[in-house]
Amino acid sequence: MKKISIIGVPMDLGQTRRGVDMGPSAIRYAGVVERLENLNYEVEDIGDIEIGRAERVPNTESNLKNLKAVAEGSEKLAAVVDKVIQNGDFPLVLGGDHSIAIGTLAGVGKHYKNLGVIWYDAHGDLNTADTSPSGNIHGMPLAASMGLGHPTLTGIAGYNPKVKAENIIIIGARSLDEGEKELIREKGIKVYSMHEIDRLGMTRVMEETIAYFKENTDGVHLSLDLDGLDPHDAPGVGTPVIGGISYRESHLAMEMLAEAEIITSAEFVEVNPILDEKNKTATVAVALMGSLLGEKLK
Ligand code: HAR
Ligand code: MN
Ligand code: MN
Ligand code: MN
Repeated sequence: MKKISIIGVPMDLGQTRRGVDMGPSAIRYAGVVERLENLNYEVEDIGDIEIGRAERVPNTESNLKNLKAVAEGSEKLAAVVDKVIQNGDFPLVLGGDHSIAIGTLAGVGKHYKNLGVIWYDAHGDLNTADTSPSGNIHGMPLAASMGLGHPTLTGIAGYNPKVKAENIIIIGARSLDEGEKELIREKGIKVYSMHEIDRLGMTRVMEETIAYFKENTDGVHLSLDLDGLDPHDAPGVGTPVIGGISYRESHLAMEMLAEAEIITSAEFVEVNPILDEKNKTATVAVALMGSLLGEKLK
């Protein structure tokens, strides 16, 4: 059985709410290492990536907030993830805001010819500097990983793109900006919005997702934004959107992924303990990690 390498990324510079940098600590406090060790994995917590400070001087070339510090953190994360995979281990990345996916995918992407990505999120994170309503980089990582947007973000780890549009499946979307909707149409990105999840049920959504990836990809990264879940089950997030995926549906989705044995790396992001209720969201994240990594099969 593979060793799991846990990487913390205390990043809060991809958005403007404080506290999400404490996500990795909250997830550790909720018992991630013990939970996975109980599944008989060897687990190594390799600590946190060092993240710089918020930039005091605004970026005058573009509207991207903290571009330099986010890019530097992404490069460091990409290098660590790359090394974990080179060692034959499973990278489990703990966020931090979702801008960290730029670095995670930069580290993962070079190991696969056809990497699949599950983007489990209320949002599409498909903005670029041109379409972003906020300038917050956590709304851009999926676009950047496709090679769209500011060259500083698309060029992390020196290659591009990290994932092809046809290998992306977004699950849980219910808050998409106009520019993101256009990009989804233009590139034909597969989206199971809450509407499809309600209509088809999570079982069918995951069956279709798994079948597609089994057929078309040689590795699958799960990028799970806790705001994909309903705020009732995951209140500790910076941008909650009502009408989300329940904990039970998410638990089922993770179990189906475990059974299918397709996931080769994962990250859990946007846990903000300051906005949370008694570490509930971190606890939910750890429970989902347990399911993803095979708790039910034991
Ligand atoms: N789409 C909005 C923006 O670009 C909101 C971004 C959402 N925040 C996240 N990402 N948590 O999933 O600013
Ligand atoms: Mn996100
Ligand atoms: Mn989100
Ligand atoms: Mn179960």
